[in-house]
Amino acid sequence: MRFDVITLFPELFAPFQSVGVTRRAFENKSVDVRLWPLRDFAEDTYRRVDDRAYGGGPGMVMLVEPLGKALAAIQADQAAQGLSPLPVVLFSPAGKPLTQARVQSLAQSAGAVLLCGRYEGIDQRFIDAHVDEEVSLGDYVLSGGELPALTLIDAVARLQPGVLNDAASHQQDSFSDGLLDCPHYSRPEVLAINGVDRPVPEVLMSGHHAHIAKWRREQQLAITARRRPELIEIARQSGALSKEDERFLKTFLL
Ligand code: 4GN
Repeated sequence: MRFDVITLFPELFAPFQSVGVTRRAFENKSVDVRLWPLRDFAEDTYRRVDDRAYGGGPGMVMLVEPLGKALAAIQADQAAQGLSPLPVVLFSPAGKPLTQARVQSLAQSAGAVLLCGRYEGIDQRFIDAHVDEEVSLGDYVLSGGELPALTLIDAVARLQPGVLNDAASHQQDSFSDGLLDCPHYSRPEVLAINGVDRPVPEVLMSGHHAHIAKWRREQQLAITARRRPELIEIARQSGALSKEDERFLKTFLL
């Protein structure tokens, strides 16, 4: 898959290409990130990409002209590679919240154009004409769309085949079945922290795989019910909860 990123700060993307899981995804070519520095498409003498807002007020607005040229260059490149135009995604606090379900569907797609805004915003006419989907990471404001774009690329890259160490490990992730993840433990068997002994839960040392699986599932259900009760209802409606799960939740909620 490929991501074409329109940004004023392409240098923010370099570190992800050289470390960790995202590096593996780039190296094995399962994710191709192409950066399109917006300033390169501002052809006037000052290389302007922004201007003052009609109607007044503080802050600058991203101009349609350079954005349009960048997008045209991207779409020409996609066509030259025999690809149909990829959907254009804009990161904005006004977007639809990004979910693991949306990440999973993007991970199986041909990719997207990721538009990273800066300043107060983008001229609405560019959004109306070209943006297919507005996505938000959450209810807070950032100085630009680059961190959301990197977040999306990371979330999608780690789902590509051959990118995680263990193919089964993302079936265990938080949200993969709509529930939060269970806790994890490794050596040593007992930790002393500030005079308090903290052993690993006994069931995990038992070697009894069915008991361990049941304990982990119950931990997932308990943690989700306590911290994010609305996710229990969503999991229920999507058919992700078994009769056993429901039985456990009933005893737990009393
Ligand atoms: C996305 C973009 C927050 C999010 C952003 C978010 C850049 N802030 N919650 N800031 O996903 C106006 C134009 C703000 C660009 C945009």
